[in-house]
Amino acid sequence: MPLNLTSIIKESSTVQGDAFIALMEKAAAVLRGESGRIGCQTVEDRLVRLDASGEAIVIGDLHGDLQSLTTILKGSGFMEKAADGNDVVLVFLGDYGDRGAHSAEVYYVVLTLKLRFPANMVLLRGNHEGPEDLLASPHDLPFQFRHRFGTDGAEAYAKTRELFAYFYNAVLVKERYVMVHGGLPADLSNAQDLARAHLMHPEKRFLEDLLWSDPSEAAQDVVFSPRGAGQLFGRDVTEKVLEKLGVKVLIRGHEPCEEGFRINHKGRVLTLFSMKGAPYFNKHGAYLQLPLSEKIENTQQLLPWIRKF
Ligand SMILES: [Mn+2]
Repeated sequence: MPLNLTSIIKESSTVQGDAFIALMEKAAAVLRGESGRIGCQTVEDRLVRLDASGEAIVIGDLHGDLQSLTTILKGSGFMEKAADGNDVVLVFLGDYGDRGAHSAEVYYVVLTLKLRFPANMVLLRGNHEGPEDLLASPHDLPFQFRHRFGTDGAEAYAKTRELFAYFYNAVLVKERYVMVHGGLPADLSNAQDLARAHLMHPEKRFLEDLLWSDPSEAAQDVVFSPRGAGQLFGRDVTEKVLEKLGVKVLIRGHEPCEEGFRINHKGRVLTLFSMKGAPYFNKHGAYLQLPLSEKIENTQQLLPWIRKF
């Protein structure tokens, strides 16, 4: 397995179907086995609690954008930091594939890094990695894989799809942040609901809201979402749920932003979007380099740590 970033990225474009399938199988075994203490993480069902120390590099939706992933990995120095044993964790907010042209390559790079640095990586679940009954559309991953891997495409897709259930529902950093792909369920009571949302699906709508919902400035409580899944949630919901979780700010992805990021709900919500190009053509992508020990009250204080590209 190549160990430097340039060769991993190069290999992502040349890897054959059988090697890709083998990587997905190994990644599934690693993710399946995660529980309890792993480096600076404490894993509890599908919730990761991160220690409030060291640095988190937080990446928004990639949607098959290998170029943006490369820019972020180079710019943040993640691999050098992790290889040197620094206290660093790379958090993906979900939506790795679909839409963009290089979904297979993005999965290859992300999971190669996960195998190399298992304690330094957290992979959240996006609506494009949803459960069987609630998968985003268009879901062009199977077509991309067939095009890329030929007769191995169907199996490469099936193995990748198996990973979806192992991706995490949420990240919590005590007294500071909750990170999810989409939004906050209005009736969430505690961190255990984050950890077990997938087990209660579809009887309770926690998982659907975590993966699909969006903040709205106009909404009070929750209102119907034009996406057809999830809901639009108001500032009152954000404030109530953050309080219940004992944190200050929601960091999430899911919505394209012209500047790569957006602030909502009087600074209690930060949206990050890391993909550039078609079909959204946002001017910038963005990611976060977050010193986790710093205490914050509001996203305004995160501005110095946002990296636009
Ligand atoms: Mn999404």
